[in-house]
Amino acid sequence: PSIALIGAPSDAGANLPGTSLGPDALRIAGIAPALRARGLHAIDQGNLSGPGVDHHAGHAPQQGFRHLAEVAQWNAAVCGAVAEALAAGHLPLLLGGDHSLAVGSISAVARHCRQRGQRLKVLWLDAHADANTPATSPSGNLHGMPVACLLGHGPQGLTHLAEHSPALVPAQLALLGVRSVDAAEKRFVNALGIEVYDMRYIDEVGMRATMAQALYGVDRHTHLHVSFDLDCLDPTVAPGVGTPVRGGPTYREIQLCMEILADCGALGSVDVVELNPTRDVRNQSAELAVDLLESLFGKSTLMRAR
Ligand code: DIR
Ligand code: MN
Ligand code: MN
Ligand code: MN
Repeated sequence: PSIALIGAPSDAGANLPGTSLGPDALRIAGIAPALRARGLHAIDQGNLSGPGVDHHAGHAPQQGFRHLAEVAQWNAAVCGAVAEALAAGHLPLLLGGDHSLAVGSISAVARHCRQRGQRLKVLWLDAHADANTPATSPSGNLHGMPVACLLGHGPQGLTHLAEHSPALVPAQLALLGVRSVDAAEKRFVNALGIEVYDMRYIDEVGMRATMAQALYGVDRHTHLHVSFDLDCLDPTVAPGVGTPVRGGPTYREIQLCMEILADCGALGSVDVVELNPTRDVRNQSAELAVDLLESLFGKSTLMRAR
C-alpha cells in the first residue's frame, strides 16, 4: 500500500518544548525518499495544525494534567487524519510530536479494526510505560498517560476520540524496552495485566526471543500497530529526546527488532514520536529514526532475498 506521512508538530503533552520540530527534522533526515528508495509509495501529507502551548509559563497541573485542551485538540486532528488514511487504504505513518498523539492515532486504528473484525496488536516501544493516570502522574504531562487513556483511564477528551471506549483491551498491547516506571504506574500496569518486555527481560532472553513472545499470535491477517517512542533507544545512540533514560537497546538490538517486525508481514500503522531536535546532535536521532523505519519497512542489512 501507499504510506501516508502525517506530521503532527505538537509538544503540548511533553515535558519540554521541541517535539513540535520533530516532523520537519524527520523530513530533513530524508524520510520520504528513504521509503521511496525501498520501492514504496510515500505520500507526505504535510503537517496537521493545532494549538501551541507556552512551556515557559510554568503552568502547574490542573486536575492532574497540563495542557489537556490543547492535547485533546491535537488528538482529534490526528484521529481524523489517521482514520482518513486508513479508509483510503493507506498505511498511516504519524510523525510526532509527543507521545500523547498516539491516543488519537491508535483510537482511529482500533475503530478501523473493530469495523472490519480484524485482530489488532499494538507494540509500544518505549523506555516508559506511559500508563499514568491523572491521579497517579507525578508530572501532569500527558505524554506519560497515553497507554492508560487507550485502556479507558483518563480524561473524557482522550478516552472517547473514536466513540468506543476503551479503544484497547490490555491483551491487545505489549510494551517493549521499558526501564522507567513510576511506583503507582507500576501497580496500574500489573493490575491490568499488561504484557511488558522490560529491559531486564530483553537482557536475559535476547531480542529475538523477546520478539517471538511479543508477536505470538500475530499473523498476516492481524493489524500490527507500532508506536515507536525514540526514547526507547539508549540515549547514547538517540540523544534527541526530552526524557532520556540510560540502559536502552543498542542500535543493533533495535534494528533486529525492526527487521523481525518487517518479517511478520502484519504492519498496518506506525507512530514515530518524542523526537526533540533541540536535544539532538546534528540531527543524528532523526537520521537514526529514518534508518530504523527503513528496516521496519523491509530493508535488510544482510544478503537476504528481499
Ligand atoms: C513520567 C515520564 N513517567 C511521567 N514519562 C514519559 O511524566 O509520567 N513518557 N517521559 O514518555
Ligand atoms: Mn502552559
Ligand atoms: Mn512514550
Ligand atoms: Mn518514553
